[in-house]
Amino acid sequence: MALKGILERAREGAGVPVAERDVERALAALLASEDIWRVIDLSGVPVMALVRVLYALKDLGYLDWDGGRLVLTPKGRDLVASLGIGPKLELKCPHCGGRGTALGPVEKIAAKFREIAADRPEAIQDFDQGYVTEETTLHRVAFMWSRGDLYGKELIVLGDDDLVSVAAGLTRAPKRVVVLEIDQRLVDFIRDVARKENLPIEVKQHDLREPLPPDLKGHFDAFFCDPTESLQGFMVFAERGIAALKGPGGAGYLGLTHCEASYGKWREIQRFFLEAGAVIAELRDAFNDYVNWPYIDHMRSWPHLPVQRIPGREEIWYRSALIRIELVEGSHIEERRYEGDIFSDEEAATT
Ligand code: SPD
Repeated sequence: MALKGILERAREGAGVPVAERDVERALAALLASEDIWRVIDLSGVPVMALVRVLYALKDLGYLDWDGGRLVLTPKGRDLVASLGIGPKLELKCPHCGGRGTALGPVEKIAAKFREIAADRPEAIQDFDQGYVTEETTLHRVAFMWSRGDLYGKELIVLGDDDLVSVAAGLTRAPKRVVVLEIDQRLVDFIRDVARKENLPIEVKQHDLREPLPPDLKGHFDAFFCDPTESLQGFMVFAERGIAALKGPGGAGYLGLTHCEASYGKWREIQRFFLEAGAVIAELRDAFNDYVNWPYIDHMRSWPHLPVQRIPGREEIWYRSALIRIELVEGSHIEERRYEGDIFSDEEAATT
């Protein structure tokens, strides 16, 4: 009964879907931590829905946040006990951080990659940038290699503030790496690195709202991208990636969060892959860790947060799943041209 009351209050004028399980997930996270960023991370509830739940809990006397901590009140503690909810457990493997991979041969280029990445352009809000840790990029490359999508292959990277192309190129494993990137600073940076290190990388300045350049369509064994997460934005990246593949057996890698995507959105995305002729071959949750971006206090969800504390640069709370898709049939993609803002929808929290 209490859960229903909380849910009703959270949904009042919410503008985002809030599920009953979201309330349970939020309570489990609140039992495990009183810190806003840990609660976001542990709960796995989209941020714009989570803030609704937190305010509903406060309004109904279950939660308080004086002093910058999210503290369950005695009434809140009675509630979780009566609902049989325990603290959220995070049981990551201490060796691989939960990714399920080792770096293997990628270890050899790790130091060089870190040295190069130290001079990278800083993330800006314009294109929803926010790059992953260097460790994450290295693991992405190792994962692609282990799946047979790197060595001797042609790879296209759609948007590359994470510098996947650089790490992939440094391994000397791929036959060819092409990057499409809208931000001229990154185009220049990656080009410069490729020239200095003699890497097989071609970089083109390109707005992904436009269809792929015709000479790139159907030419690649694999694509990598970390899409913006409005439903439309995600589809734009996924469409372009699939259109770049040669055909059946071609693989695609994409990141998808819980922070900005409900399971309703995940379902739409999964349906899209199936209809496009692909299968989700693997999904590794929380594979990608993001370095906090400098515009955190200007992102969409900031004014809605009950506690506004700027986290440390590597105080990781924003993570995404790594999804590997594989084409089973020739792709059923008809590329479209998009216009206007592809970054926003009601669940967008960090744009
Ligand atoms: N806006 C800050 C971080 C966004 C990073 N974009 C990647 C989203 C994951 N698919």
